Amino acid sequence: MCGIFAYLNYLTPKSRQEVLDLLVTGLKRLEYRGYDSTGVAIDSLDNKDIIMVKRTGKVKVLEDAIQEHFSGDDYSEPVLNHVGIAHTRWATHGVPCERNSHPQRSDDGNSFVVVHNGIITNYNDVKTFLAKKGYEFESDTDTEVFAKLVHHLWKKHPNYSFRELVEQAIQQVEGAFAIAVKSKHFPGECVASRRSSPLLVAIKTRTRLAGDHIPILYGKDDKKQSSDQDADSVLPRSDSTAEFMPLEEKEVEYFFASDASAVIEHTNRVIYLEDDDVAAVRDGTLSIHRLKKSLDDPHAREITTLKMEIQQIMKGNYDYFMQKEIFEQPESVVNTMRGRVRFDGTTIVLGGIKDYIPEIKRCRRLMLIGCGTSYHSAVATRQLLEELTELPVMVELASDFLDRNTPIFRDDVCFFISQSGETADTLMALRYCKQRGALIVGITNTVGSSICRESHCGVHINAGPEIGVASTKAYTSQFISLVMFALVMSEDRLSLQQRRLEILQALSKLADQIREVLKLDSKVQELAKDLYQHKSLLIMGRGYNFATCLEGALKVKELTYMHSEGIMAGELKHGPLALVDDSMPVLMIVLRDPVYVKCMNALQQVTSRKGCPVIICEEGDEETKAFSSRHLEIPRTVDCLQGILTVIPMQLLSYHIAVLRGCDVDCPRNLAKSVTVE
Ligand code: UD2
Ligand code: GLU
Ligand code: MG
Repeated sequence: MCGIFAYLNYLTPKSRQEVLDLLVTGLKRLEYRGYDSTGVAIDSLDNKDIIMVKRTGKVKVLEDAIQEHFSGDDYSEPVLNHVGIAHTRWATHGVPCERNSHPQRSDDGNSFVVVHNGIITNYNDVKTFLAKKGYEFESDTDTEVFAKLVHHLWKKHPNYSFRELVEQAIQQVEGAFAIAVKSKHFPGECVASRRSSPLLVAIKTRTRLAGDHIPILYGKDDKKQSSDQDADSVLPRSDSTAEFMPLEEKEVEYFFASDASAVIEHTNRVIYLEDDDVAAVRDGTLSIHRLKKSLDDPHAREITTLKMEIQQIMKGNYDYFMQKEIFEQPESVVNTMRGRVRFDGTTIVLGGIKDYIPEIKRCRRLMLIGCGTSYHSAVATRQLLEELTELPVMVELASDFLDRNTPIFRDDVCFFISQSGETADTLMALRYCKQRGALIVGITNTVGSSICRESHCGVHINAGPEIGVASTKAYTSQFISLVMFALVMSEDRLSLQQRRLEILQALSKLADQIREVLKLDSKVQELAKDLYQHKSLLIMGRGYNFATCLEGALKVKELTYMHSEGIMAGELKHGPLALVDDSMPVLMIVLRDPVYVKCMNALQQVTSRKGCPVIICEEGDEETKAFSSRHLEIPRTVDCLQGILTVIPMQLLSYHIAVLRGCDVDCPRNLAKSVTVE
């Protein structure tokens, strides 16, 4: 989920020292993506080995380690053709440590070394297969299986090209990846590929390129076909009869990177790889190969000329990280479910807690504890947890929970929810409950964090690094993690199967529906123009959408410094209604769910006080829309997942109001990303 940077020079002499400098600089450009450890690989001085340096922590730590590692030797000798690969890791499989840092290798001899972003979901199966072949694993990563798989294929098929080996390997792995591979057996060559995770190739030459595109090579080569067909490989091998496409001139440098910010200082000519492209450089020539041709495939990958500044590229088309993260949600929610939800059946596997499920089922209550946005994810899913677990569910703010010296028992199961896994209040509450013998479950985004380490078990939400201080994609991923937990708990309850199925089907559509909601962006921006000069914004709703009101109001407060309150619509007549008049901005969430009639009731109470609310309602719900001239329509989903679709307009709204008010969106005043003090 973080950063890849690889550099290949061909007939452009570079010393190893220069290569290392390039790699480290490349990693520094990717630092903004967030990461927890780093590593590089280059050729040894005698070209017989690959040397790797890996470190936990910042790129600076790696830089110092590199300096120390290579001091004394003469790394200033230029080499004509060389490949170096580098990585920043955001751990998903195994804690951040040197052993788990990338590059991961195939064997003691470093035959193949791999850097990888993403999650290989079937890595356990591949691992079992390779273990039977005698491979011993040294890391906890999913990535290591890829390196060893390539090695295994190489031993089986000594005649395969480097590109063919990688191509075979990617046929066997599932999940998401961007990878770059380097090999002792294929010096000066680099092969890279991607599926779901981003990767580009950048090209630097002194003169013009042969064209403005690289043709894609497809298909099989009959003359080489299958004499040595691998009995173990699931799929037939592919080959291409086409030659590598030569460039106009020979001297060339290539960069493989997760995004353009890492390459823009070297060249502005890049090719964005598509899913399942295999890009290989051999003898200085780049080829892009695909196993199968599909109907809508173009014949070539275009070489794009970047005209952007680094700052711009880092944030893609976005102005702020928060905005980028809001728009990443169609992907991040899928990452949270990746390898866990099988949409074809009804199975959900949460590997991190499956062994504890029997114990959890025997507990006397569930407690969900968090702060701020994480707390809201608990509020959002409480009702579903009650329904599907049939257990009492308490939702607590960590600080208040501690103030009260809340009684905790051995048969309690306590969930601690925190994006960073370091939130001090939540961690203190965790220790308090652990001391009293409760089962401790973490819901965190950060592998190796304190909450992850100190909990008995848990779920990593795998939303990828979140840079903006105001949490967005972590919220929706926490939400989904808790929904998945509820589904796991009800797996063997016959009476709940219909309900579970309905939720599973809704989960499978969620990413597309989020994309739909994101299309409201310009409409929300217009709305923000109406609202940003006001002093206050009331957000009302109930049932499954109450959490959105709280979370929406929190987003408005933290980003815009405007007063905002999330109001439980059922409470209106007990006080808050007094705030409503013709000038008070009000936003109401009114969806077609079990509390629809009650929400309509609240809506009428507001409009009859001359309030003119903005309504968030379901697509095409004319009856509800008739109550106001301003509405945002969202797609219909199952009631318990509505909160994911309704919170997104609130994220966008707070973002746009903040921009209009001139606030620092990514670093709101007085706030820190990870609150590690009480
Ligand atoms: C996990 C492993 C993965 C692999 C896979 C097998 C990690 C990070 N993930 O992915 O390597 O073995 O299972 O299918 O190694 N945990 C806590 N507290 C938390 C969050 C997680 O203790 O707050 C524990 C959890 O109990 C488990 C481990 O960390 O032992 C990994 O959790 P996960 O959610 O990443 O689990 P999974 O199955 O998705
Ligand atoms: N899943 C891999 C790991 O945990 C790659 C993580 C990343 O994208 O940085 O090592
Ligand atoms: Mg743990």
